[in-house]
Amino acid sequence: MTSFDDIAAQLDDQAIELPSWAFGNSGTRFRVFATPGTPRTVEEKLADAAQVHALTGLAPSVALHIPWDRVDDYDKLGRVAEDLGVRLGTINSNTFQDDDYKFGSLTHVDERVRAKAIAHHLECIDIMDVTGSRDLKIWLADGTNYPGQGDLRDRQDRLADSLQQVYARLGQEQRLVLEYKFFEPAFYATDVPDWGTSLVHCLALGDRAVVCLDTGHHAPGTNIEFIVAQLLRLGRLGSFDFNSRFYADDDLIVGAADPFQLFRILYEVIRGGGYGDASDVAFMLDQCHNVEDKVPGQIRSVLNVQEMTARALLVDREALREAERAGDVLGANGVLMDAFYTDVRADLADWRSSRGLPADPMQAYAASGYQDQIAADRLGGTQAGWGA
Ligand code: PSV
Ligand code: MN
Repeated sequence: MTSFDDIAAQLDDQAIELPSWAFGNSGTRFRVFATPGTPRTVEEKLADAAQVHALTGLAPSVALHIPWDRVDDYDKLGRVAEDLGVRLGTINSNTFQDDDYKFGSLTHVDERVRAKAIAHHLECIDIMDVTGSRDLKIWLADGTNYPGQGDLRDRQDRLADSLQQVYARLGQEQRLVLEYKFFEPAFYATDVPDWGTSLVHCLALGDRAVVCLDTGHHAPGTNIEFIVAQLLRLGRLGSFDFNSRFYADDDLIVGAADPFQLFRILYEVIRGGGYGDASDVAFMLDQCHNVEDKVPGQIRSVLNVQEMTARALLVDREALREAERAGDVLGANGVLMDAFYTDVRADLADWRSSRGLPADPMQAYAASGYQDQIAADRLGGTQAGWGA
């Protein structure tokens, strides 16, 4: 049996990147709700993210979305982050909210629009050069709603060419991370709908092109841990966008809908060498907090990832291997389930205390008065929102 003491030190390696947009207002196509205290600026988003890190020790970096987080001086923004105790991380491009991109961006049939989308990605790399960010994450809304609307094959060819132009501009230490999503906003055919398509483009680009797996971007019933195992096996799992879903791309708190799935994913990450110092896999959240407070929503999220990581680390891999080899079906399943059912909450509270962190970060946040403070301080201005 593996004990918590055996794995406690490995939890020190955990770093989960927070999305700046999680701190802004969001909602559905029916309504975006405003919340008192919502950041008006990227600096205020960073301040909120810093709270999550200060209370959990798990979230040292913040992903930016361009143009949502566009500023004049990224060097200065990096120093603001540093002063708050965090750093700037992945740069996410955004070619889904400009009228020009109605029929696509990197796949667009009009060379002017395609060139504009490529130029946007080059701007993102310019930003990365200043912020020291390693990853350019690309998610495209490109696709079609009706059969015949666009030539599926030509769109792939244009996509390959556009990505090549972007990839060619990357520095030696930088990566292109290509995210897939099976539908929405395109409903008939999405241009990067699945991990296979993302992988095919990454393989054509080169070693520094890797796949982003957003846990909400699969059809119901998809075995996501299998995809994790395969991409790790091929050295092409670049990053996770963690969130959870009941129906579609719900962007709910990771681990809320299906903690067992999160456990299975993290087990494959660990099994495949995707966890720890030696791994390049980036763990990020991609969530929207529509009805719950945003800072505690993010705290809960990173704690959920930590809790399932601890349980996945507890899997007695030797016993599992032995049972697998012996054809002991129920024994092997039992080894995995033993780890999944282990309650690690008290051990994690001790782990935090021994590292100078609050034993209960949710309770510490509630008691800190931060939520009331930002609600009182952040008056006037325009609250940040998904799309603003
Ligand atoms: C698309 O649904 C997505 O998952 C991409 O990562 C975007 O950048 C992000 O959501 C925006 O929230
Ligand atoms: Mn995503």
